[in-house]
Amino acid sequence: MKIYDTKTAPTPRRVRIFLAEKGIEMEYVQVDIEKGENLSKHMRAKNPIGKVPILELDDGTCISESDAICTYFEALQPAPYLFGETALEKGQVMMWQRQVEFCLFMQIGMCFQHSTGYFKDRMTPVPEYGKEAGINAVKFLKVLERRLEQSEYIAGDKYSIADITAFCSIDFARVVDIKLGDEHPQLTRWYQQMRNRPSAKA
Ligand SMILES: N[C@@H](CCC(=O)N[C@@H](CS)C(=O)NCC(=O)O)C(=O)O
Repeated sequence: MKIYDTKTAPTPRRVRIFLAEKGIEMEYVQVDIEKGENLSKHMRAKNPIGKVPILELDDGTCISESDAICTYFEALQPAPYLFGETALEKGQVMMWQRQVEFCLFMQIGMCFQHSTGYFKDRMTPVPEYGKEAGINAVKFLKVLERRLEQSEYIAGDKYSIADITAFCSIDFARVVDIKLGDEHPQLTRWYQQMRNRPSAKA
């Protein structure tokens, strides 16, 4: 099996970190999204919406969407549990994962796409929307700061996929000049913990 990946993009990184945490070895095939390689007929046959990452199994079956790829590997190899182990943990991990994804990861992504024009060959950037998305991301950092006053990790007392999504979001946010500051002591403490994990290099 292999994963179509883009080393510089934040979404595929989530999957790389997830697999590193599980200790799963993978073959990665680099796709240059800046040049639009992801939009080729060949790649769209693997994922009709032309995005990475894509997992391709040995029989040619493809799974796209980072959460779906991670769900597949969690089912194949449950431990260490990154989607939660008990019913309560699973519910809490998914709640935070979705909130981090919608309120932080996507906002930073939209801020990047609409304010830099990086993909202007394939979309129409709306700078006002990009600015608004950046404001939304900064607002959500406050939510995470309060959350991390109560718990070690985002979804509770265990590391989970919600931490991976938040970590990749915050790392990528530098490209739109959104950074942690003095007003984020808990997030800064948590971010250092994330950086110190060997998987952060993935
Ligand atoms: N919801 C998808 C998002 C995938 C996505 O947006 N990938 C970006 C890289 S971070 C991409 O392929 N962009 C290329 C493009 O939009 O042309 C997932 O979680 O996998």
